[in-house]
Amino acid sequence: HPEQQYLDLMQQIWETGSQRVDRTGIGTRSIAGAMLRYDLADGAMPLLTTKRVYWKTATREMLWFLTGETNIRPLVLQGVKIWNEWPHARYVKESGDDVSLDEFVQRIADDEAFAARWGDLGPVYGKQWVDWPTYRYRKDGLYERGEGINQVAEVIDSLRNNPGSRRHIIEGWNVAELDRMALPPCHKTYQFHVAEGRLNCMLYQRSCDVALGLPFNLWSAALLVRMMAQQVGLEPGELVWMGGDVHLYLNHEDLITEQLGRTPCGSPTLEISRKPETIFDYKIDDFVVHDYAPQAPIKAPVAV
Ligand code: DHF
Ligand code: TMP
Repeated sequence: HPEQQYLDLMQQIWETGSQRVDRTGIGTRSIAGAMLRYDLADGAMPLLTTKRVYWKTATREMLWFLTGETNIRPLVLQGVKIWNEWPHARYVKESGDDVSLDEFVQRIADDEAFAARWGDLGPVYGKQWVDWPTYRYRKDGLYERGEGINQVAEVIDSLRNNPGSRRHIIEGWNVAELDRMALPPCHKTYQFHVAEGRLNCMLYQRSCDVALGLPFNLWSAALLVRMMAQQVGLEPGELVWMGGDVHLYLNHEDLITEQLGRTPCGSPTLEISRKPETIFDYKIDDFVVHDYAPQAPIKAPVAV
C-alpha cells in the first residue's frame, strides 16, 4: 500500500531520529533528508487512511494560496483554523492584550479592520506564488517597484509551450522577505516535469512536521498537480516528495503509537467535476473524493 511509505518514515524517525531542541521549545526527533513517491494515475491521491485527514480544509488552503491572499480572514470565514495560532501569538506579544485564541479568531471574523491589522501572515506562499515582487532600475540609479510575477501562471504557460523545459519551478523562498513572514515557507519549491504525456512533480519541503503537517502537504501537492495537469491537458504522473529536516515532535508520542498500530485501508481517489477556465478559477465544490473511509481522527497539539 502506498501509505506504508509514510508509516515507515514515521517509525524510522521515532526509532532512529536525533533528539534535538527546536525553535518551538517542544523538542523533536529528526532525520536529515527523506523521499516519498506517489503515483497519481487513475485519480489516486496520497490521502492517509490510518487517520482522518481533513482534505477539504487542505483544499481550501490551496485555493487560498492561489488567490494570492495572505490574510487568515478568508480562511476563518470558511471555518479553516490551521493558520490561526501564528497571528494570535503575534497579537498577544505585540499588543499585550492576553486574549484567548477563540476570542481572537472571533474578532478576526467580526471586524474587518482588526483582521487587516492583525490577521496577515506577511508575504507568505500566496504572495510569492502569484505576485513575487520585482524591482526596476531607473536612470538615476535608484529603483522602483516593477510588476509582480505570477509564477503559477508562468509555469502553466511553460508547461503548455515548452514542456521539455527543466525550469518549471514555483518558488516560495524569497530571501529578501523572509523576515516579514509569520513562518518562512516549509513546502518551498515545486518543480514540474513532463514526460510521456504525464505531469510529474517534485516538492522540496525544507522542514516537515510528519504527524500534523505532512498529511496536509502530500494531499495539497497532489491536488496542485491534478489541477495543473487538467489545465495543460496532461495526465497526472508521479509526485516525488523530498524533505529536509524531517521530524516528529516529542509531544506527538500518543498519535504516533496509535497510528503505527493501524493498517492502511482502501484507495481513495479524487474527481475534479469540471474544468475551470484557468488554474485560478477552481471552487471547493469542484472536488469530490471517492472511496475514502479512513480510521478515526487522531488529535495532537500543534507546535507554535
Ligand atoms: N507548525 C507546525 N509545528 N506544524 C505544522 O504542521 C504547521 N502547519 C502549518 C503552520 N505551522 C505549522 C500550516 N498547516 C494543522 C495542519 C496543517 C497546518 C496547520 C495545522 C493541524 O492542526 N491539523 C490538525 C487539525 C486539522 C483541523 O482542525 O482542521 C489535524 O489533526 O490534522
Ligand atoms: P520552522 O519554521 O522552525 O521549521 O517551523 C515550522 C514547523 O511547521 C515545522 O515543524 C514544519 C511545520 N510545517 C509543516 O510540516 N508543513 C507546513 O505546511 C507548514 C506551514 C509547517
